[in-house]
Amino acid sequence: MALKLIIGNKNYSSWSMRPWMAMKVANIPFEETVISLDASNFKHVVGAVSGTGKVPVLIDGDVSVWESLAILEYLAEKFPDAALWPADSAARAVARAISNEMHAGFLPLRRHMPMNMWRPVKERELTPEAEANVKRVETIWTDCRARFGAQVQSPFLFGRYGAADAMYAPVVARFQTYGVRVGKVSRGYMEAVMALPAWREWYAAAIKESWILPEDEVDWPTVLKEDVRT
Ligand SMILES: N[C@@H](CCC(=O)N[C@@H](CS)C(=O)NCC(=O)O)C(=O)O
Repeated sequence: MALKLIIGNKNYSSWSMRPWMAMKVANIPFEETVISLDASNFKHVVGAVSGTGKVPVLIDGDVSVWESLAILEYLAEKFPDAALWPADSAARAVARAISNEMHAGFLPLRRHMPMNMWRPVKERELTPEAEANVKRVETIWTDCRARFGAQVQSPFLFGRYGAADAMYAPVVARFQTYGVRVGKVSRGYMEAVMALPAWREWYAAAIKESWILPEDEVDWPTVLKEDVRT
């Protein structure tokens, strides 16, 4: 039975993008169901497969997995040949640490620069907290590229695109959309990610979506309840 991935709008749902990118790049076959975050039956549909009522959700027969990082772990176990985590245990520990760091943190960055692929590229002034998050992401990318990526001539964080890269995919989108000024290593990494056919497929679908919220100068938390798109 085919795996099913339930995701939100490609334009806005950054958490959905993470397992989707990992599965696409690793050639793991799946069927996707897109449900708009503003659909009146969103909670009903998603709530039937996940107690959190949030996307993404992976369905594998009787098994339902929620939380983007748990989905990536499930996939890594089910498809060992996809090598979603690095083979080397030291590299794997770092990959897991930075993935957890992304999953649990970077709230100022996520709130200040919600993923919005439709938005024309335009620089946004950073709050000090968002700026600190940007610096931390740059440190992570630069460190991983130097220690694990560059050694094997791969443009990705750990030698091949994997779970950690997928966890940072929406950050690439945010840095691009909000014109964040980054260093050479980060820019090179972003270009490599955005050149992936999987990225282009997601982006092409995202900008065709019809649910477009008002431009971004609005106070988002009053438009949507907090966290809906982060
Ligand atoms: N920690 C969760 C976050 C999931 C999440 O917040 N998803 C958003 C869309 S990106 C959602 O479903 N929001 C709907 C809502 O909160 O009602 C994960 O990693 O999957």
